Amino acid sequence: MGSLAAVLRHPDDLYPLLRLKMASRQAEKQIPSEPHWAFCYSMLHKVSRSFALVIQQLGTDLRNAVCIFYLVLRALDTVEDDTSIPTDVKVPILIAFHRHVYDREWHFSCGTKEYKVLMDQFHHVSTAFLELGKGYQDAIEDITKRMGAGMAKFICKEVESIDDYDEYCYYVAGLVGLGLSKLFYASGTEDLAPDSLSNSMGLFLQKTNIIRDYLEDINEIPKCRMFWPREIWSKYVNKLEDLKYEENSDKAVQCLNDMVTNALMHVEDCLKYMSALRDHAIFRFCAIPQIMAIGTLALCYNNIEVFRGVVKMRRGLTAKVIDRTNNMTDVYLAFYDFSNILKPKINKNDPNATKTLSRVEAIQKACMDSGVLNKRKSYIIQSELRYSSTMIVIFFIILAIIFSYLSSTRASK
Ligand code: D61
Ligand code: MG
Repeated sequence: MGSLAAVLRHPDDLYPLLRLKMASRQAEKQIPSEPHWAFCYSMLHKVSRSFALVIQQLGTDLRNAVCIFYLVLRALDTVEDDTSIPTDVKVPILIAFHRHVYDREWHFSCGTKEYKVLMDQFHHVSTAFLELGKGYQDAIEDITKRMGAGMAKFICKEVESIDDYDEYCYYVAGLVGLGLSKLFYASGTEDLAPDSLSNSMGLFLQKTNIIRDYLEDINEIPKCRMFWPREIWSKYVNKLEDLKYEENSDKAVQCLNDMVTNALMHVEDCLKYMSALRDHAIFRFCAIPQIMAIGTLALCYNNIEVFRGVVKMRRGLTAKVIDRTNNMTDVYLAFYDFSNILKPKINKNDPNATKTLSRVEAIQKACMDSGVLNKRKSYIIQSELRYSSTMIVIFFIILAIIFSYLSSTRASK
């Protein structure tokens, strides 16, 4: 029902949602027949709806490598995220995980739901991994080794300073960016991007996740998960979990705005990284998650709902982003539009208002300097307004026709 209400409120979501449905149906048809590849691609769709679709549109060679890269790291992360595993069992597995990828006999049961299936049938991932080209295997093993070691370090270490925060996000997402840049280069379609830009691509996505998932993480059982750096939240409350209590709402929103402002400083690097890409499928694979992230940050900024439940972009808007992201002009317009959604929410009494405003204006300047903004109308907003009124009118005309038809047939009976 929720989604029908959302479509009624945003009738122009309908078409992109239908296309998204067809695309995922199409993707499922493309699942290879060999049992281990069939397992990998069906698992990919189960554990990551958002990345599965963008991975599916990559060229075959690269698609298989990125699919396995995703599943190997998702399995590693399942060990890290399972707070019921004792530290002295978890740490050695995280550190040695890069070696286990080569061993079809190796298994470690943990996680829940589809993540547990991934762990229990991990031999399929190893089989597929061993079929990849040597260049791809080496890149995947190298990143798995460095991420496992980084995750192990933070099992016993709290995220205290903002440097710790950047270091943790480097291990769990920045390294994914470095690995993907290596895979793109190994596939012969892209130059090798500078590590600093690849890292920013990961940090922007991971920090957005950590901000959006505050409540889910702090309420995690049996042990809460804490990634917000003490250096930031200790300016507002005495304990990180205090942010979720009603009486601390003002302080909580100020702390949230501080975290969003911190994440915005990676945007210009991300725009530089994406503007250097040549291959259309790789471009869409990289750009769509980035636009989802700036959209999510605009939604989370100054929004108390982050401390009441998980704030998510509506599926219709996600479908639009997937449908309308084809070149750098679309990216600049999207970042410009979402910055424009965030900007009026900056309240001058917020302790970080000046810094937030300067970061948002820097992003809009980077988009303006691209010189493409004047050519096109906005990416998401205006069209919606104009579109919705016409669609509502058409919708009611159709409704009226159906009613008159139904009443006329009933009268004739
Ligand atoms: C271009 C395109 C995609 C990119 C990129 C550049 C740079 C980085 C990333 C994707 C990774 C972004 C991660 C953001 C989501 N956060 C997580 O998934 C956290 O787990 C991190 C450790 C495992 C990383 C798994 C991964 C994710 C995306 C990939 C990939 C591997 C491989 C290829 C392509 C995309 C988060 O996990 C949430 C969860 O458990 O669902 C956590 O535990 O913190
Ligand atoms: Mg994790």
